[in-house]
Amino acid sequence: MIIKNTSFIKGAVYPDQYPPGDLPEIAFAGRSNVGKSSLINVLLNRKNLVRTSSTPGRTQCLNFFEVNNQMTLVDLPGYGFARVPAEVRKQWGPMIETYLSSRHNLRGVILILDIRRTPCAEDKRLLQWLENFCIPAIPIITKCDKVSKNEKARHSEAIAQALGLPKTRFTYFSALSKEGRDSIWEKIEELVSVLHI
Ligand SMILES: Nc1nc2c(ncn2[C@@H]2O[C@H](COP(=O)(O)OP(=O)(O)O)[C@@H](O)[C@H]2O)c(=O)[nH]1
Ligand SMILES: [Mg+2]
Repeated sequence: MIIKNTSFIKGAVYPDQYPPGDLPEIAFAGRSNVGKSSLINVLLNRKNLVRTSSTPGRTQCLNFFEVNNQMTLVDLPGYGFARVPAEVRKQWGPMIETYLSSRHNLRGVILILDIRRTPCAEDKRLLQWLENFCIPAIPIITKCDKVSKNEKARHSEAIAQALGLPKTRFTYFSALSKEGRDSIWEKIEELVSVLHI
């Protein structure tokens, strides 16, 4: 994938605030601090188009980006961080479910998981929604630079078990080494180029 141009379109909470859905769209989801913004920045060859931060739970709206006037990418709000106020946490479910059920140009959701952590309830809830709405899910295991080869094999087995997915579905990634970048783009391009009638 050759990135010619990327731009931030807008942040949105409600469907009437979403930008027009005239390009195929891919969304990115995962728990707070999992490395979602870092992954999007690596995909787009940008250092800081998407704000990365060590303060989890800050992104509380859907952030839309356009790539090559060809597709839109959406950074969904992170979840599962205990220090986020209950009020904010309550909004997450309806915000995401509304988006997933109403966005007609959505072609797939990239679910980002930390190689060192067992998937949380929201990870599973998200996968269930995707299945219910017939939206393709692309599970990506990130921060792979943080574990040894043995740990990587062991942890990905545990993650696969917890999610009820075969390990062959996983793409391994590291924002440091950029391992996995090309495979993720291949999967995105495949979904974006599918004709929808
Ligand atoms: N070692 C390592 N650190 C990462 C990786 N991806 C993200 N991080 C770090 O994890 C923290 C959270 O990343 P961020 O992209 O802001 O997560 P987000 O909350 O999911 O958007 C930051 O300190 C990043 O530098 C990775 O692949 N490897
Ligand atoms: Mg982020």
